[in-house]
Amino acid sequence: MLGLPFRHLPLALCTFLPSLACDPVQPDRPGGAASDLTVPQVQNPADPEYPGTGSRVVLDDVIVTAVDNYDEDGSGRVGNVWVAEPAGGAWSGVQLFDPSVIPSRASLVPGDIVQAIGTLDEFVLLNPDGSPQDPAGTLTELSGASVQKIGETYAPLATTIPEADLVPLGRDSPNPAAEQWEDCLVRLENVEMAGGYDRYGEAPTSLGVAVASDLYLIPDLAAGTRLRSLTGIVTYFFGFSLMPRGPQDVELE
Ligand SMILES: [Ca+2]
Ligand SMILES: [Ca+2]
Repeated sequence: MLGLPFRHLPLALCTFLPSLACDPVQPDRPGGAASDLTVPQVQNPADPEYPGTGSRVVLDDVIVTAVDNYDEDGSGRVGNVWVAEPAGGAWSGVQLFDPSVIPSRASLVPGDIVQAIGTLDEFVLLNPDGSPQDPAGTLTELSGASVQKIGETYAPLATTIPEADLVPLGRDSPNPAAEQWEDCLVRLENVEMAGGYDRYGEAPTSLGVAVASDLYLIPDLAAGTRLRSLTGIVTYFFGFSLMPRGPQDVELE
C-alpha cells in the first residue's frame, strides 16, 4: 500500500501517518507539486505567498471573466480564457494561455465557476539571443493550463477604475499603476476616443488608453466617439491595452 502515491492514501491511513502529505479532499493534480493559491498571490510579486515563475499553481473556485472566441485577424488568435476572484478588485484576474477545457465539450462563458491549473509565466517575446524584445514589461499568465468547469454563477462585475491608471507613459515606461489591473475585468467611465483602430487593432482614447480588438471590435469607432462607459480585460503587449468583450461592454453616450 505504501507504494501508492501519497495523494491516493485513504483518509484513515493519513490519520495514522501524520507526517505524510495527505490531502484526501483534493482532486488528483497531474503535473506534480501544485500549490493552492489565490489570483492575487500569483499576480502580485510583493505578496508573501507569491510562488515565482515556473511554479505549478491551482486556482480553486475562480470565475471566468472572458473567453477569446474572436479571431480578429484571421490568424486563429482565439482560445485564451481569463479568470478572477469573485470579489474582483486589484490583482484579481489572470490569463490562462490557450488552456485545455474540461470537459472538452464545455463552452466556457463569463460566470462559470472553474478550477484552473497551470504554470506561472511572465510572457514576453524574446530576441534570438534570449533577451526580451520589450524590456519594460511582461504579461502574467498560466501556461500549460487546464480549466475545469465546476458550476455557474452570475456574470462577474467589473471594477470601475480611473482611466489614468491605464495610460502608459510611453512604451518604454508603462504606468506602474496599471500593473495591478493586468488581466482584470475593469470599467472606465466617460471615455472619449481620439481615433479609430490602427493596423495593430488598437484605438486610442483621448487620455491615451489603447482599446484593443482582440476579443471584440467596436463598430464605427472614430475620433470624437464618446462612451458613457467601457468595460474590458486589461492586457499587456508592448504596453497596456483594454479589451472589451462584446457589445455589452460598450455604453455609448
Ligand atoms: Ca502582472
Ligand atoms: Ca482574439
